[in-house]
Amino acid sequence: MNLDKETIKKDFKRKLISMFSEDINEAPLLHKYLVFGSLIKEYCAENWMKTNKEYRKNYEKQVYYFSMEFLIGRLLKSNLINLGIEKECEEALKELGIDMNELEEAEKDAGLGNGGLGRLAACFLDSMASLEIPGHGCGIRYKYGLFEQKIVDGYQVEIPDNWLVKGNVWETRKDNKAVIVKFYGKIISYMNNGRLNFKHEGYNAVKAIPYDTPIIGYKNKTVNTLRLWSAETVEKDKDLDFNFFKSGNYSKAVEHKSAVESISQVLYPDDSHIEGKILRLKQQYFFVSAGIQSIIRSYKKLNKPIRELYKYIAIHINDTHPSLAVPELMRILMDEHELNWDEAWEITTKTISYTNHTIMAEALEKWPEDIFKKLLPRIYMIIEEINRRFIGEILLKYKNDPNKVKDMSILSNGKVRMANLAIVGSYSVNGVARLHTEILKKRELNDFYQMFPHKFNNKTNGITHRRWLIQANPELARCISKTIGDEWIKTPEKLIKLLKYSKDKSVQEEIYNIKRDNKIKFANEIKKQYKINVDPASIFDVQVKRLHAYKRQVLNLFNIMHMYNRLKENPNIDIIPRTFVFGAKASPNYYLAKEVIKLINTVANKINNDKDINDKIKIVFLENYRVSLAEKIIPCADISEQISTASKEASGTGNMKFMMNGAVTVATLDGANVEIRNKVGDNNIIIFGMTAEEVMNYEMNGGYFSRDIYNSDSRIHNVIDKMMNGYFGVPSSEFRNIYNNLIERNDEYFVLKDFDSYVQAQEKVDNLYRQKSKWQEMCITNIAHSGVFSSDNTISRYANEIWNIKNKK
Ligand code: 26Q
Repeated sequence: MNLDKETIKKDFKRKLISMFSEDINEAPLLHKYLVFGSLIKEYCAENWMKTNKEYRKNYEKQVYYFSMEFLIGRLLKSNLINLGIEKECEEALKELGIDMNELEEAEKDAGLGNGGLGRLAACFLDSMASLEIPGHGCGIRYKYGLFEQKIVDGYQVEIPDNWLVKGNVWETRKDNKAVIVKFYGKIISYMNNGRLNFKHEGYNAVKAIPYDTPIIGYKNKTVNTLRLWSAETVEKDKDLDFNFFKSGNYSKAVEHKSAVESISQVLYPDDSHIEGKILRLKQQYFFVSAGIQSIIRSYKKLNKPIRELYKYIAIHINDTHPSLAVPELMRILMDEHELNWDEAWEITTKTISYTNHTIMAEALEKWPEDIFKKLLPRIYMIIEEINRRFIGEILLKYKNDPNKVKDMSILSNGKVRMANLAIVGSYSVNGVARLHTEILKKRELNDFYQMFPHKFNNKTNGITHRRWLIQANPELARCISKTIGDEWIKTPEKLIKLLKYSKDKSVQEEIYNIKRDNKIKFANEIKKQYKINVDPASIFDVQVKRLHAYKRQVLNLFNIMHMYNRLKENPNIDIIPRTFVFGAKASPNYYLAKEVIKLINTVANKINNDKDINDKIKIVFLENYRVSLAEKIIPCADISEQISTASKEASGTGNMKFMMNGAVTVATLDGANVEIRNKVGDNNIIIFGMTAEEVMNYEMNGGYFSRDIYNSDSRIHNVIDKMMNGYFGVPSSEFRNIYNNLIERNDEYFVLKDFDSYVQAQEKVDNLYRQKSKWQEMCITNIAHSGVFSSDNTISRYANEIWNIKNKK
């Protein structure tokens, strides 16, 4: 977009007056941010409108990406970059005496997601717009995002994330596009002209109001839409339910309003251990129904036959959370458009596609039938019928084998199994990394794979290189462009051209210096916020991700405790100083995870203050890890810790972000780590631990006996004893869950089993880092191979191979 700085300055001053009646000298930072953000939204408004018009005019196939989570983070900087007006804006602001960095920091993260799955959705939106694919997000406008984390005395404390309080400059409320979503009530069936019809009576109506956010493509004219739904009462007077109010029942009126609004009140903060809470089911149906109703409404304006819906619309569901899309689309086609079952089923199963993000049994969604039936009576009827017909197919194929029915049925043991529903109701089922997809096909979903082999495919995850390289690490981006030209920005695979320079001393030096500068900056922040002195010359060894037993933050910490023991024995051992950085939120009811946070902070407190070890180890636990913090820490990392128990991490995406910023990965052969290794080769990644196959073999044969290792490996014995005997100044009761899981419950995630191999991997790190030129060669090789992990690549495969949308790639 063409804009000169004088225009920006003029517009800014005008808008500051029109919004706040202030001039620059008196306006607080927040006002300046709000004004500047609104101005940027204004700049993209025309293209937003035009994009929608073009899509309609050309009858282009539209993709709707349904997701309970969109972990967007901040939008100011990425919007400026994508509009191509970053430089002009920075200069304009500077001349007005405003520091752009300060403005950026005034924006609250949109933290409408837990972690990987939600961030993937956000990267996909960026890629779809940048590739000019007509793809839009559909989700929930939570009033509260993922909780804010404070660390108090080493413990996690959760604070509500009231991200909207100061306003959200990017969204537009669209009252004219509201729809009604119906809960509870009963279904009346009646005959009309020989057709069986269904009428929903006595339901509770909830109004769904869309808030639209523009998703700006990179230096093109495409502006797609993220539509997030908010729940309100249907009554005109929204503050009080008028019916109750008229009859004088004020408290009932207030109650009703808050019950309705609770639907879009808060993001559930867990991403494993699923609890069947009715509010969560309401959330799911709420946004799915609203989203599909609004899609069908706009489709009808095209005047195309409803039977051809699948030619113009693709609906993608991000994990099983939106899988009610299947029965909801069936309902609308049958009950509102009078199609018969077979017609509706054909359209539905040609429209919906599904991504699986997990193989952990406890994260598979199952809803109690009784709750379900009461809340969503018509949807439940439709699921029963889908299941009845599906069982017929199973019996036909498997010659009346009752076990197959038991294993595959959607309704089973009084539960609705959402994954089964999603697979049966969609034409494509994909995993998120090669290994993950293979495990799905061979094991977890093998029954379904045998029945529908054509549905299964892999789409390895990706990350947007615009946010995770150009925005987060501008100096590295500049250096890359200087070295190989800037084609990689539009075609990230071109990063491979860097390979030629992996041994080039001056490029090595330059990239080393960029990282060192990033580290110096961050070390200052650490000093300010945590009063910990960290040496920018030390190895920055980073593990940032949600806290989970399978991600094994404990393995990392045990190695640190072991290094500390060695240093205490002999302070002169020759190791390169390390700064271990952790960042992780624990689900509020996940007690084991919370113990791990306390343990990390406890160990940190002792080690950071121990004068004996000559500052050779520092541990920093970053409070409130989130997207905007990830953008700061990842460009500083020398080591990327990707150490999940093999077979447990479906893909991982942090691994790709680190790689793209020139960190060396210490990894198990899990998720996409396997593909990273295949790209960079064994010399440029540090692999350790059991393979997925080994892990699964143990699991099939009842695990292993962890106490044997505890008894035989004195390093482990020592570390665990120190955890439990008060050595770190905290009584053993605080870490009882950790201990029990490792020793009494046989270490489900093979922490002790992989310990030796991990220690060796870490020694290898020390060894390699000493060889500066070799290390830089590894970093550059990683950057060079990171292009295939751009979500542009991932999304163009989704478009070509799943959605049947041609794109420019
Ligand atoms: C479901 C029902 C009730 C409450 C919560 C949930 C829920 C919410 C979030 C279940 C799962 C999640 C999130 C899962 C997730 O983030 N999975 C990660 O997805 C990434 C993107 O594909 C992968 O890279 C990670 O490996 C995977 O763990």
